[in-house]
Amino acid sequence: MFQGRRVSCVIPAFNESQSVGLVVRDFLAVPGDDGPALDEIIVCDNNSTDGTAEVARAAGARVVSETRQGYGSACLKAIAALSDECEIVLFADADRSDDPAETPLLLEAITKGGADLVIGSRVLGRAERGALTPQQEFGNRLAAFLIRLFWKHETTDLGPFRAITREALVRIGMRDPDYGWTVEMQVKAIQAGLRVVEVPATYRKRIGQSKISGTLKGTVLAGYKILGTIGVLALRGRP
Ligand SMILES: Nc1nc2c(ncn2[C@@H]2O[C@H](COP(=O)(O)OP(=O)(O)O)[C@@H](O)[C@H]2O)c(=O)[nH]1
Ligand SMILES: [Mg+2]
Repeated sequence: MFQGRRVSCVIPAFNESQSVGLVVRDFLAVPGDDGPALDEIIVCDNNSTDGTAEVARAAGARVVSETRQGYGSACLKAIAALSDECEIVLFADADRSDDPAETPLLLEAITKGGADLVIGSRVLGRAERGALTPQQEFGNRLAAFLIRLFWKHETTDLGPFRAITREALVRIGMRDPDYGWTVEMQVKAIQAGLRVVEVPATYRKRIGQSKISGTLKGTVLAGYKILGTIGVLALRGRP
């Protein structure tokens, strides 16, 4: 519980046994009102073959599985498994890139600032050297530019570390099964007239191998999908 609100954390994970235990333990240790800030951590495992699910469970997470591969598919499965009491959903990656110590900053933007969606921006914050690939930085900058252009909304990043009220999450109706997930959430929230803000976030070098930005295939598919998602939402959003 954080400032009177029940918070669930969603962590999609694919072959992250080296890091997911540490990530779950560090997030569970974030202090809240009279105990942990996070009431539950749901790790969604996508066909991992390295024991990710067992490691996450041993660290204290609830683990759900999704056979359809993809970041978005995993997030959708985890959302469907949220406890009834959950009021705020925090998203973070399983690779130790996001800093759990910054959780209160994100949550406060909702509990005190009245935001509906808060993105941890690695541009406003600090990314460790090598934590973001040049292609990722370029892609993020381009996506942020297009969001400013199409929706006149000040955006700097599509970072994975973010918090959203459950009400807003239900309202925007997320669908993207893979790489378009983060941008879909931001753009749909802006289109729905919700209060979308950014706070500075630190981005650390991941433990283990990247599945997306660290591979050529992942980079090309993610870039293509992110721009395509912006295009589709821009066209659909026209009167
Ligand atoms: N469940 C699930 N998680 C995924 C999948 N692909 C990536 N992830 C997770 O999403 C997060 C970001 O992936 P990562 O490989 O670090 O991509 P990068 O940060 O763009 O380099 C990590 O926690 C991954 O384990 C997937 O297909 N399914
Ligand atoms: Mg990563």
